[in-house]
Amino acid sequence: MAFSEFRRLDERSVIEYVKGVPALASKLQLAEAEAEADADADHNITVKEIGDGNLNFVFIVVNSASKASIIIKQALPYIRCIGESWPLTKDRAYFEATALEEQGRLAPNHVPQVYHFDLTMSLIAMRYLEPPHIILRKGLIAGIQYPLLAPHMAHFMANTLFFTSLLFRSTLDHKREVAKFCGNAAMCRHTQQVVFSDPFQVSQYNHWSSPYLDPDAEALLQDNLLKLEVAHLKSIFSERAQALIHGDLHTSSVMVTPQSTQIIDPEFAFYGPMGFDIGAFLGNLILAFFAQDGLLDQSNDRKAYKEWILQTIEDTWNLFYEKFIALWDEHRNGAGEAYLPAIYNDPEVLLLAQRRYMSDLFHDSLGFGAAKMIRRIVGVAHVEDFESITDAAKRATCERKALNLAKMLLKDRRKFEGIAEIVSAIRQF
Ligand code: ADP
Ligand code: SR1
Ligand code: MG
Repeated sequence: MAFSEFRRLDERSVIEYVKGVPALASKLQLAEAEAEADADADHNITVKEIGDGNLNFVFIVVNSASKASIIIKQALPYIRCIGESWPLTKDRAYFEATALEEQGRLAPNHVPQVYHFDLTMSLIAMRYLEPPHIILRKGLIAGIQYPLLAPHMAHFMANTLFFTSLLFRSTLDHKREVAKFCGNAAMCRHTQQVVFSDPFQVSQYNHWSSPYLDPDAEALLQDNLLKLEVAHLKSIFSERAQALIHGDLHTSSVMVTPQSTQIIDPEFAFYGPMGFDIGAFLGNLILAFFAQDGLLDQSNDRKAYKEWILQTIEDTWNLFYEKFIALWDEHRNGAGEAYLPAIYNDPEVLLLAQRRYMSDLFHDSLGFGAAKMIRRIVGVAHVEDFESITDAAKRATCERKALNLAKMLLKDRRKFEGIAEIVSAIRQF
């Protein structure tokens, strides 16, 4: 029995729900007797709400008899961490499910499988990423190194971005796919507000480590050069349908073990600028870097860990670059209509075109990454990397360094030619 209209689920009704959907009952290996709506048979099923994100409710459902488990994620028509006063379309679940399917096809080793989607209930059932998977941000706070993180993220980003761009697709295919995600407009508008608008205006939602950062937050409102650059990025974000982007690729959207990297939560997905994803990931690694000085203790000075983060930033971009260009070379005579083989048949011209494309992408990524760093310090939703630093003065010192680097990157990003220069700049703050 499926629910005929939207109903908010809780730990009890989730059981009723999964028993009513044959695909889920079978995933959980429920015996037929248990799948019947018989309350006495519920004793093998345990449900726990584990959502620690900002927006939705996430339940893990386990059949203790068979040990089978699934995740049920439900979107409610508002932002969970704020409450009903900030409505947000629950249609986001549809775009998340659609993006998970598409990204899962393009990077199958790095995306949890979707088992079931229910439009009426704004609900996705997917693979439970079992322990030792943890949210990457928590691993970064704990000081854990992930040797495969950079190659895995580079692979995920290169594949999902290249194969959904006009470099690979024909114009007709590309436009058809762009149209599929146009409906996620409310989520794009949300990002426009919290990333590109609120940090640069007075907003009831902004907050920061006050009083330490009061002058820093005030300075953002007076910085005309910064406002010009942010306006440019906002325009690219809102107007450029370059590829299917995740749309919220920060370090809490990645679950990891030393061997596995899984990208979750693409509810903000739409056709937008590639640099928004790359920048989100790199920008959040930079936030993690600056948080380390507030997280060190007598047993660990975090020096080696900071070096590992910097190396991961450098490797992620360099490996992404390599993989993206390799895909471009491999498919240069395919259906993609951005660089027609008849025009770019001279290898020298193609090489120059590729260099130009990647240089623009690098600068976009730096700009978006910087904007996303700023929003996490003075905007509505902050990051645990800094929030877990209990000494407020120490936290503000870390945040100010990150903020100053981000402001410099936003304004001067075009002066940087390679990621090694960015790593040097990070070291200087
Ligand atoms: P939100 O959209 O609210 O940010 P997330 O998709 O980030 O929600 O999920 C919130 C939390 O639920 C994650 O931080 C993670 O701990 C857990 N979670 C989400 N999806 C899975 C999954 N497939 N497997 C295991 N845990 C998950
Ligand atoms: C109230 S803003 C909440 C934020 O959490 C999500 O991860 C998105 O980044 C969103 O902007
Ligand atoms: Mg989310």
